[in-house]
Amino acid sequence: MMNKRISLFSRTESCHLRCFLLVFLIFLNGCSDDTTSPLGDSTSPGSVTDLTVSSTTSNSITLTWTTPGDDGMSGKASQFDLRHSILPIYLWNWDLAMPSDGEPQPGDAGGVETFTLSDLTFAPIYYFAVRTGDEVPNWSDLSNVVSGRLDLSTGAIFAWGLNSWSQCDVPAPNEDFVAVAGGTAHSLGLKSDGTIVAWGYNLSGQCNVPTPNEDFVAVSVGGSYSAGLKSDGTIAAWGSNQYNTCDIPASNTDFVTVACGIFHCLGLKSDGTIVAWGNDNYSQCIVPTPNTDFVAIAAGRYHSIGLKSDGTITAWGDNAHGQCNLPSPNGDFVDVAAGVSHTLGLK
Ligand SMILES: [Ca+2]
Ligand SMILES: [Ca+2]
Repeated sequence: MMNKRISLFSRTESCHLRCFLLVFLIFLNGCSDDTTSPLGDSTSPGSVTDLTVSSTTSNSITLTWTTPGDDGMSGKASQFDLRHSILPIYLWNWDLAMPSDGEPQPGDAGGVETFTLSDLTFAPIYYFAVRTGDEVPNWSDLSNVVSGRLDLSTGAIFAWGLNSWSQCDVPAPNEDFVAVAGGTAHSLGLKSDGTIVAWGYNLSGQCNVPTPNEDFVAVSVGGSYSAGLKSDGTIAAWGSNQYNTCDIPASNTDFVTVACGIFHCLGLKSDGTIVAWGNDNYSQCIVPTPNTDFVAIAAGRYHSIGLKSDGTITAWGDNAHGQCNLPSPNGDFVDVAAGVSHTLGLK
């Protein structure tokens, strides 16, 4: 039988078969060394599977990963493309993620790469992924995706938006802040040591914190003035005094919080009464009776808000936009806030 099957191929056919096998073996050999093959390199680098956040600061995150090769995990790859985003990264949104500058040049496969992204000041959490390319480039699949949280235990302030007077440029060292407040074009930060840092528009001295700059426990900002509550229950106010917002009424004591409107100011005392001073053109400084049982305050441009311990809101002053018309039922509120001409209540 064997002889008969072999005899199925003529001498010429047998030669063609040998030639085909020879070409096929040459092809296989070419594939095993794709960097020199005239057929080119069609093999992608391997995917990074161990991308890791190795350290963070208040505005930078350092990543490490194991280096893939040119082809899978062999050879030396040519480039990394490491991207970050404030959203989780997938292949479908890879193009939307932010590319980096200055990724390391890949070393030998199996080595360890380290890369630090700095100036991360837009959000507290970022996502990262990396792809590896060879010289073609063939790109690897997406690496594992890792997230990193900036080390904000140091109390860094993020500021964004209109920066016409550098009101978004937080002075260094940007750390240890525990509270923030923003005015028309200036900013205040309260530090854990009780000092206030102020920056931005200062034409009215709203950034000149009075001495001694110490013992502050809360901050609030009006249009062009600033106020801080001290641990002894007194309020200090500075900046534009056009409407006497910086003249705290006597007796300046027993305050537990302060809320600056644009042109007037409210202080809440430990006995639950509200003191109001400054511009009074809409009677926003005339606290309705009974002035008692207040637990929180807020001030807008020409209106004032007080929250009582029974969960009801009291509002007074300008009502041109209905900002003093309280929703029904007026109860179960736990916090209040005031915009220029609108009011917010949290239930
Ligand atoms: Ca190659
Ligand atoms: Ca390759």
